[in-house]
Amino acid sequence: MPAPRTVLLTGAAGGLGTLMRGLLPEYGYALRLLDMRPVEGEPDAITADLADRAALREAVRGVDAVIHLAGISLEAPFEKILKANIEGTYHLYEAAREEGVGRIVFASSNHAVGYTPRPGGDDPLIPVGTPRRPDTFYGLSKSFGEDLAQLYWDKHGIETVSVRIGSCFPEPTSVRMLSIWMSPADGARLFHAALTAEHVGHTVVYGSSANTRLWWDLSSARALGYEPRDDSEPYAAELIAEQGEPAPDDPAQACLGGHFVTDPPIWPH
Ligand code: NAI
Ligand code: 15L
Repeated sequence: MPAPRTVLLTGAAGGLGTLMRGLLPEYGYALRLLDMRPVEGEPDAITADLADRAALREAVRGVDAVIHLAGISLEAPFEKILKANIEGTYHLYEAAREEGVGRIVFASSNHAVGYTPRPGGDDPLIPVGTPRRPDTFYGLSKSFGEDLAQLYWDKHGIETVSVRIGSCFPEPTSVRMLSIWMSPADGARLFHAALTAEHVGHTVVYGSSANTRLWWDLSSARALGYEPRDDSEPYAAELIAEQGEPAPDDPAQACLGGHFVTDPPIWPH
């Protein structure tokens, strides 16, 4: 157990933020919370939009690290993704630079590489160095976030672990999730490893449990000290009985990103 450290958790009102608010304090962290929506049951949480640079500067002042979860978490019109995810992440990094924060854990996504074909048979697991193939404007914003993190490491010495999260929910709810599920407890283990590992520079990792049906290589996450303990396999029989085996001739089932690959783009109305 490390000494308690103060960590700003952005996106604290969201699904993953709520799970991590419950789990990360067990590792000794004192969390400062931020979201554009009020965080239920947390009167001290900072209510601020990522566009508000002054509020962000104040929010990061004095913290040891940031876990950056805030943003649009699904596909949306480009203008909205631009403001929340692209400009918002830039504002967060600028606030961190101005206030001397040395470590950020960035919630990237499998959708940064969503068009990558799923491995089958004896194919090797997908490495973190696979070319990025965003499947949506949303996935594109996560690619941008990873590049921004690299720039702020090379130019300003701010370290980042970019976590290409699979699906972090209490239980897997689809056959696809059997391969990419990250249990909340493993999510907390991975965020803890990302906060405490030494000399990470900018490291990209996949975020999932040790699933029997895993598609990607967890070695860069394990190199941080992450030891996943969960596996989606106990959910497999029931999910496959309900939903059927994946059909490889369906593009939504041939690529990592699932339906994000085939859903029509969302344009502004
Ligand atoms: P969520 O949509 O439940 O939560 C996102 C939170 O960010 C919301 O509470 C929202 O109010 C806040 N937010 C959005 N725009 C904001 C802005 N401009 N300023 C301040 N706050 C803003 O999403 P979830 O599932 O909790 O995901 C958290 C992060 O992890 C997201 O960045 C998402 O892209 C990423 N991620 C999550 C995965 C998952 O399985 N839950 C998988 C892959 C990536
Ligand atoms: C994501 O990036 C989303 O934020 C999350 O809601 C899930 O859709 C997840 O990917 C997924 O691919 O299942």
